[in-house]
Amino acid sequence: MGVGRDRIAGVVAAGTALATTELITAGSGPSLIDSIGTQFINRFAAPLKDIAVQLFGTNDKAALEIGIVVVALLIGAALGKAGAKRFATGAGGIAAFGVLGVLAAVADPLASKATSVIGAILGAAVGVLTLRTLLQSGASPAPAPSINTDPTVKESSRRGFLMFAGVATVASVAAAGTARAIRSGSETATRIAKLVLPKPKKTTPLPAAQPFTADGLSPYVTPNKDFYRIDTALYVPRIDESKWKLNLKGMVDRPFSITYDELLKMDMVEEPITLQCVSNEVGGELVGNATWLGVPLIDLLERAGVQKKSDQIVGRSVDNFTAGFPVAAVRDGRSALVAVAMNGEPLPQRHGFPARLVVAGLYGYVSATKWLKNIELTTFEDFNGYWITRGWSQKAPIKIASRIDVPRGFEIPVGQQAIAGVAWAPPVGIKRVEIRINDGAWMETQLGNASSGNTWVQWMTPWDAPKGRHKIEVRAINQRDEVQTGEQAPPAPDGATGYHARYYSAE
Ligand SMILES: Nc1nc2c(c(=O)[nH]1)N[C@H]1C(S)=C(S)[C@@H](COP(=O)(O)O)O[C@H]1N2
Ligand SMILES: [Mo]
Repeated sequence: MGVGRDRIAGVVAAGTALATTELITAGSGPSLIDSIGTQFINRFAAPLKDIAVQLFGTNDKAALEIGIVVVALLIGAALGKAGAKRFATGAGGIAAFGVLGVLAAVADPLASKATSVIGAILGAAVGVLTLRTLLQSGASPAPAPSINTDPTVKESSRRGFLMFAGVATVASVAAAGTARAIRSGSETATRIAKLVLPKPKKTTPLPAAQPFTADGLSPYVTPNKDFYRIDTALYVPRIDESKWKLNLKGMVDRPFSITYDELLKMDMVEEPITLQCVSNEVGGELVGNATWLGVPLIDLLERAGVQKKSDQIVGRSVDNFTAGFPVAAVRDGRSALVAVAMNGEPLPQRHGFPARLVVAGLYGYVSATKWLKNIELTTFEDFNGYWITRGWSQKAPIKIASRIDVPRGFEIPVGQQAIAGVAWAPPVGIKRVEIRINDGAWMETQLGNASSGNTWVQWMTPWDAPKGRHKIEVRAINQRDEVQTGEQAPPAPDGATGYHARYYSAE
């Protein structure tokens, strides 16, 4: 049997092994590939910190999973070659993979341990059997040299090999596809869509109307489907709200747990709050504004009785992500919610169903824990959240920021058009937004209406663009007359600064 066929045998065997584990774990949580990927993320988030949060944006997660599969198949090729010489080496390699998967699953709080072990054992067994069958069907029909050189025998063994390899590949792809469909979470999504939300006791209403619109300007409220998503979760937790509990614990006098139904029965408020990721570059898209329905965090804290020594509130998710912020932040009167709904719908799974924290004026990585499980009272001295241990700042208030949305392209027409965008400085709010053209004087723009200082505000200014090249910059001033800094800083360690600039050519 040729070297090519040994390698193919190994790749197909690895593929059947992976597909088997995918299918077996499909209904019970993350797959072994997910768990291995999660290990990868948690280990390498620190060295990659400058780009980490963007890296784990939705698309790059798919890239990571594909990368793991490709590497596994390449290792399979090597094992096929080794297995043809000594079968035990190939089989042992596949078994070692199974062990690796189990180790990752054990470390993964979302993985079902029993299912993962069964999946790994069966996956390895299917892989080893596939490898043996393929290597045998492709093996030289020894011993008689006369038979060995008989072209018809060679041909039939080649056909057998290709047939089996083909069937195994098709079956693997079908199994992996089925697993994916089961894991897509559509069942949970259908159930979530039917949940009935309580009416808020207090609402901070949306502005009835905006004084202007412009094509391409960000809407005041970001629709859920367009809302940026940032998290470390390779596998979006699918939580059964009827079994979920939120635990208040740590440095409190009266720790307690509360079910989803009990939480919904508490007094709810509804208010728009702008959320931003610390990794948002100047002018970036990792920011959005939504209406959140939830229970004021302060109500839960008062029920638990926060002890004097505690100065940090840590939200912990079902997948063990943590984010912490000052107890003082919740006591200074700002909006801080355990949110259950976003823009009038139960929280989408990607945004933290069944409950998440939303704290006005703090970057997401120190405040906005999704798939919330615990609220733990502790101190900054005793505990650092997920991104703090990876080099980002302990305290991270959102910096005054502004963005030009339109004109969007580089080439623009000469003549009348709008320059427009958004600006935010939660929880203080925006007082003024200014632009300057080609390093000229700062000019005030017209502001849209905002529900409160917790949200961004749209701004617009009409512009009669003359022919030629133009640079436009924007800056915002908050309600305390603090001016957005023009000093350029990268996102790490506590948020980017600098003016957003766009360049145009008017023809
Ligand atoms: N469980 C969990 N919650 C999380 C994160 C995470 O990785 N895991 N990321 C945080 C970060 S960095 C941000 S910016 C916000 C983003 O929330 P969104 O995806 O709903 O926009 O979620 C925060 N909450
Ligand atoms: Mo973030």
